[in-house]
Amino acid sequence: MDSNLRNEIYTKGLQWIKQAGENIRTKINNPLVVDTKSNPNDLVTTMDRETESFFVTKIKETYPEHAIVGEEGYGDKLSSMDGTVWVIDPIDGTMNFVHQKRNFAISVGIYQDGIGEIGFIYDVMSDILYHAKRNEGAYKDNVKLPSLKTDTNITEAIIAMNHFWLCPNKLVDEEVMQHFVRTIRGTRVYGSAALEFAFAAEGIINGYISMGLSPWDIAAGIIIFNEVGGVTTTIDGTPINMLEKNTILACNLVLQDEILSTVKEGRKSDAI
Ligand code: 2AM
Ligand code: CA
Ligand code: CA
Ligand code: CA
Repeated sequence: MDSNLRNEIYTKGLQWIKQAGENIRTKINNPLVVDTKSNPNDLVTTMDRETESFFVTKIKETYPEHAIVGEEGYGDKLSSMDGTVWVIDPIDGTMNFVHQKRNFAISVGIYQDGIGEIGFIYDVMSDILYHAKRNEGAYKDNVKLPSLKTDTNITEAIIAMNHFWLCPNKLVDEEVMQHFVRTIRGTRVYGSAALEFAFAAEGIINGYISMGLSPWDIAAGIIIFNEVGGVTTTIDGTPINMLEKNTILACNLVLQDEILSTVKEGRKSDAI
């Protein structure tokens, strides 16, 4: 992507994400309509829809030739990542938004022919923006994030992962994962995949492992995490497909070897 155009898109994206966040903060205490999607704990609110629709309107007005993939369906149905594609999660961590009124993010990743060029993760209530342009480093607001330490020992690692790994599940033997969590220093569950990527990029956690995430959960996170030397693959070590759901392992190269071999030991089938 031409660097002048990329800077222009970055400036617009930054302006829209701050504007969308301001709108959410203003309305945070208004009554909410909460619906469910795939299961009773899979929530969506009017604010998820309003925010996605805001981005789609702005993008279509300014860049009619760009494609959009959004969780709530206001974007396009894509069969390829050709051209410029905005991958948007208007509220990542909707359960946190509903129950906690904090700990959620707006996530926007911008791709050119399948390559991640610009990533934004906006922690709305804290008013903290994680952002990156490919090959220009990752930032938390105005502070450049240092490259990840590569001498992390697995016994000193904090890994973000939810309880499903420790319950009987289709992917990995829970006893192998129970042994794994006793080996590492600690676990965290933030409830927003985008924030988990942002915190891994910041180095306050050392990795993140998830059983199934959609493109909008990870599109910005992968770009930002990559800029500090982080790697993201499926739990089998294969590349991420930005048009489908994927299992996710995000960490540094040293931990990647160790975690991939743990997962391999307990791996059952490849159904998500
Ligand atoms: P969401 O809040 O945008 O739905 C923790 O639940 C993380 O997993 C969040 O980033 C959440 O994104 C994502 N997630 C993906 N699929 C989900 C589902 N079916 N139900 C709840 N959370 C889901
Ligand atoms: Ca959702
Ligand atoms: Ca999400
Ligand atoms: Ca969402």
